[in-house]
Amino acid sequence: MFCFQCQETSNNTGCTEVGICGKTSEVANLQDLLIFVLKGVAFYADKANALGLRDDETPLKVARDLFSTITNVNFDPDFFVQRIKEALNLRNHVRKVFFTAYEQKHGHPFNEFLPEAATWMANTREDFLVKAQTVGVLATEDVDIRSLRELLIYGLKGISAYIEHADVLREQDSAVCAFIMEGLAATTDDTLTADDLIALVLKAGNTAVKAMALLDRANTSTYGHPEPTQVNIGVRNRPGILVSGHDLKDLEQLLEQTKDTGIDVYTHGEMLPAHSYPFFKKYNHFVGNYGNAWHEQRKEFAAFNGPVLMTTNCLVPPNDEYKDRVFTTGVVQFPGLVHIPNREPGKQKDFSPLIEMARRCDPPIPLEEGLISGGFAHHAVLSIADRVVEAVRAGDIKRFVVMGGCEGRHVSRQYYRQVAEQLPKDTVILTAGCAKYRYNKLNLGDINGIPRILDAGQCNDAYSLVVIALELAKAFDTDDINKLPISFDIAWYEQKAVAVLLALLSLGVKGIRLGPTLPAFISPAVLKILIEKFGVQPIGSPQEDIAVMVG
Ligand code: FSO
Ligand code: SF4
Repeated sequence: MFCFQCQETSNNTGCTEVGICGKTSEVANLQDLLIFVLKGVAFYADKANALGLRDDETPLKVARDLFSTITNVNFDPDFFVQRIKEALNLRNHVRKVFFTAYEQKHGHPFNEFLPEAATWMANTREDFLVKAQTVGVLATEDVDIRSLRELLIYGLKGISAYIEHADVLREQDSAVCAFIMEGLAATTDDTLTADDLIALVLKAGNTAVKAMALLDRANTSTYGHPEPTQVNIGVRNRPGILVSGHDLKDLEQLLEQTKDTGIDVYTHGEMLPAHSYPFFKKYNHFVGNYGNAWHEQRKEFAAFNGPVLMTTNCLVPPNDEYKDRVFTTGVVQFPGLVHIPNREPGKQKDFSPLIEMARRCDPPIPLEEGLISGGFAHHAVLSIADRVVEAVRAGDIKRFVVMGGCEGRHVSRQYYRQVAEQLPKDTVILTAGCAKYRYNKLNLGDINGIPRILDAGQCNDAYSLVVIALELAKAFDTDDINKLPISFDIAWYEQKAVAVLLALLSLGVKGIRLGPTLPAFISPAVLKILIEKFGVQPIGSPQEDIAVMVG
């Protein structure tokens, strides 16, 4: 195996025997082969698209599979064997459709070069495992081309996760779907230069903005606009079910099915922002948020005492203490855990196994008590835009620091808490994603009634931060975000954060600080481009960085 897609990759170089995340080499190899076959699907789908055969269904299937290869989503080798078989069938189907349409249009069969991903075929797990050894990241020998191809693929994985969430809420965008095919197909084209790939990486950023806007529309049209909300972090004396991940539809159906059962529902990690949607406030048994970001789940899930539902990443391989209480659903799977199957058309997912288990469980052990605030997505912030602009004009707010992104295990991530603590009192932190858990329980006060930490929501709600920045730009009569008093100090971990980073670059944001380490998949030459073109820089010490940001 060789995997270097996340921030915690071994020695910041690559995981080669087993993932730091717990992914086995068998799973890593099968994921490589699945991506290889998906490139073959994309090769034909992209060409079919160019012939005017519009098809969103194929890209959505590919997106679901790409999502399953994101860090901490799916650890089950059997799942990937099955997905490879289905992806091969899908590729053969799309090939047939394309070949037929091509011949009809041109009067002769398609006879151009076919990459191996478009032709390779096998049927057995044994053959899959042999082939998998040859099609991973290292199959691209040129380090810069490899770096750009992987940067593009990781951006596409993040975009895929967002459009899968939107699709669950019945929102799709054909342009985003088409680009997933174009981008993936481009990674099979050996004639593309580094400049060609950089252009595609920026197009991926532009597409990530569209994907996040799509998901924002899906979420807010279904559940209303998030509103400023105080979320309870204590517990009640009744059994509970803990929901983690990012899928709001799963949460909705679980809340419906647990109504009047005497069971409480708590959020964990990235599900915290659900409390700010008006739709979810009607459930009296939707009690609060339990615990912190994903990497603390071993101790927190053990203490929770009740069943836990993982709707998406980040799943940490569970230990025996609580393993029998963790349920997966959607693209998440782990060998030995009970998986709640997908919804059948017109029906809800069936969460009764969790409900039955919860009835026999003790209430959660309290971890802390109090309230944390959230719900400052674009609608809520723009509704107080006048006050914000006024505070900036009066000099009461000197700077905004965007500190969104992901949390992780590295000790060096204490940097983000220290920055939050040490930023001058006339600064406001804008955040989204699980990175906020490093500092969202600090009492940083407010500026003229505007909280000093404005939490827009999940990682995908980084879109809100973009909308807020663009609106501020309008208020200050500029079309350049870089002229605003905003600094970007982003924490990354997995591939959705890569999509968010590319989105910011495509919007022309300069000088982003990225940490706690720079991605291992960025080669020195690609890093040089990111520095020269965009001023991307590694984090330094909290003191130095604050001095530069607010100086
Ligand atoms: Fe966190 Fe995990 Fe939302 Fe990521 S839970 S780290 S960017 O998967 O998804 O922020
Ligand atoms: Fe290693 Fe991250 Fe890949 Fe897991 S996802 S194998 S930790 S690089």
